[in-house]
Amino acid sequence: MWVAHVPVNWTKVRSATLSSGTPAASSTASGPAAPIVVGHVRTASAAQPGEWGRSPAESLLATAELRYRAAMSSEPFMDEIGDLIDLERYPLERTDSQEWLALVERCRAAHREDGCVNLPGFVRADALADFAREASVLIERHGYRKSHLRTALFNQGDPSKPSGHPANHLFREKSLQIANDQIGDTLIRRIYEWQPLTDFVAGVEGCERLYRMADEFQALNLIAHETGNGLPWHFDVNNFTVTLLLQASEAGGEFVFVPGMRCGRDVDFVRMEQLFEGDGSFVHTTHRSSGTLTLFRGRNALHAVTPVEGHTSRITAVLTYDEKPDCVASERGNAFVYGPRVEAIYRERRERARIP
Ligand SMILES: O=C(O)CCC(=O)C(=O)O
Ligand SMILES: [Fe+2]
Repeated sequence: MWVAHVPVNWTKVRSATLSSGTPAASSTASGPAAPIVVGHVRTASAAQPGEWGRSPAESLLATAELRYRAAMSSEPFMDEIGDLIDLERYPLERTDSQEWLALVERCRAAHREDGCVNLPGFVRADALADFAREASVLIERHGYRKSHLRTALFNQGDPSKPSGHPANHLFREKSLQIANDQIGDTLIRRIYEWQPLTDFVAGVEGCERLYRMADEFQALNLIAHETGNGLPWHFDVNNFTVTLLLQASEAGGEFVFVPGMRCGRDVDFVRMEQLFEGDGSFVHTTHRSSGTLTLFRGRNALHAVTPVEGHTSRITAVLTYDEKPDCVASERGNAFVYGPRVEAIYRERRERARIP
């Protein structure tokens, strides 16, 4: 077994950004959002008080605290979905209107062509700092700091294949992660559970209906990468992945992908080997600013994030969907992805089940 790194000398295939519409809003549109650095290096702005803990009581308290602080500072608390998402640009709530159908059609065309579609400025520029702050507080307080070796298939290799086979190609993944059960009543959950977003994703993916993934740990995640770290090549467990870039890094941290690398259970190991040996000629890369929503087929597209450069952590929310309402990951898979905390939850449940 050997350890490889995400190659960085990509040949740019094409950008998959939705080309029509107004130019991307950036976090500087209404004054620069203070960069927030999670982990041991952080700015003062990351130390905002507030708690988005696990229990519902803690979440309620956190919401009350936020409202109280907003009232005291005379800044309105962002209640309305239209305060969070740019609904003028992306009229998701007007399902089946001419504008909605035209947007879905544009996204479908981009998705068909590129295997991925970006909606820049999806989060309103004036709400971005709140999203980044909320995410960084959660990550700072509860984030699982992982550093483990894994293959692109999220395991530790396939002993039935030779050690040089791409299925045995180990990558070191270093990130900070927050699982679904650690995300309380937050702005990001409000977006995830907003049904018109699920319906829009179904429309773009050409599915009659989609469901938010039912897995208690995987459904909605936050993931942060500090300087020097990226997300090595992998496939997702669920069919449809949507990411929301809450805070872009100063440089690096590019989302890169190769569509159609897995079909059912068949993995294109030939191209995978070429890629792992340094041939990036068929890799798609896409430039995204904070607030961009991205739709792609996480189960079929091999994808990665290149290492982050600079002091600003890259923070992403990962929103997962499936065609079946009961899509969950295996206990083994979750224990591997989320580490000792989740392992202990499963262990405790097993022990409790044995008690009469
Ligand atoms: O951060 C991103 O852009 C991609 C995240 C991702 O692929 C994942 O968490 O599985
Ligand atoms: Fe992924």
